[in-house]
Amino acid sequence: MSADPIELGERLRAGDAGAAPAALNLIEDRSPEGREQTARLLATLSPSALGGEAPAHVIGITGPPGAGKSSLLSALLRAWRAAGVSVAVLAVDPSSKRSGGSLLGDRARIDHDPADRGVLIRSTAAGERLGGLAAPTGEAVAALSPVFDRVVIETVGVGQSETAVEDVADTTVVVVQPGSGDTLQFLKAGIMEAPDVLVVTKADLGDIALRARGELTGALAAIGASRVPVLAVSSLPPARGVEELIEALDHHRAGLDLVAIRSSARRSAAIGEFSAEYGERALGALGGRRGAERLLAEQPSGAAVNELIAALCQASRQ
Ligand SMILES: Nc1nc2c(ncn2[C@@H]2O[C@H](COP(=O)(O)OP(=O)(O)OP(=O)(O)O)[C@@H](O)[C@H]2O)c(=O)[nH]1
Ligand SMILES: [Mg+2]
Repeated sequence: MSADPIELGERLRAGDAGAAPAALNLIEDRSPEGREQTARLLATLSPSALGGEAPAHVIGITGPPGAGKSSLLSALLRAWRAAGVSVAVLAVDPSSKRSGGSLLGDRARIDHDPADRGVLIRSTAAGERLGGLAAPTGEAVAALSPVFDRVVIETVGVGQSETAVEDVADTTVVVVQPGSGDTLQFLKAGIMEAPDVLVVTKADLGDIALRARGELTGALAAIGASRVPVLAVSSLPPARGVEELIEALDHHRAGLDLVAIRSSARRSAAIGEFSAEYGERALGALGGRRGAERLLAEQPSGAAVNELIAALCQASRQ
């Protein structure tokens, strides 16, 4: 029996974390029926329906393989849970594929208490999806944001990550381990945009971590991004630097105009998905990206991504 999307939406709106796994299952079902049910679910959770932006702080944690993202999340989880903050983690792995329901190469080795209802950890793979990972990740974030205080997306990538996590997250954290020069080079060369927060992991390794921190601070200053905090964190117990990281995350979030950044992210996601689904020609018929942006500017700022896509479809049929 499949869950009723409207009822799921109501439970999520009421803050029932128990409804989250079923909602995520629905979102992962990319069949036409699943898509239709997901659209009904998400319509109940759009900012227009909620009466404002969902309260969760959506945080993207990205960085090279093995940089220490999951370990950092384990340490963050401990601190957040000790403060009574609820957390959902979406571990998105662009390289692994689902096989018979189980995940090959699960990268989310995140310590947590499985009995704790205030924590949800979900791994998603499916690198072969149309439009990449941005669409289902955005939908999952929309479903989880009314329920959890923090929604964190862990994803592997450096520079132009194919998951475009920054389009979904309020705050993007790039995680680097000491001695890995790639991120430094990408920043210097302007291949990579400055993140909102930069974390050097494995600070317990000592001098090499301090040197990495100094070099990254210098690289950020050189590209005019000296406001970006660069923190050194050791995630293995006894963890160090986690409180400072939480402060930096909260500080960044407090400075955001949420309605502005999220509605503009929803519009660009809608345009991206529309052109992935119907092709550049369909976008061209709307007057290209500019034309599509003008069309969407007439939509309510609280419209969900799928509602915006529907508006583009309707305009393209006229
Ligand atoms: N010394 C030390 N080792 C760490 C620290 N954080 C992570 N590690 C180690 O680094 C390795 C990779 O850590 P993960 O947290 O799995 O890294 P990840 O970025 O999530 O890896 P992928 O998801 O596979 O890309 C593990 O062997 C960790 O034990 C740290 O603060 N100090
Ligand atoms: Mg990991």
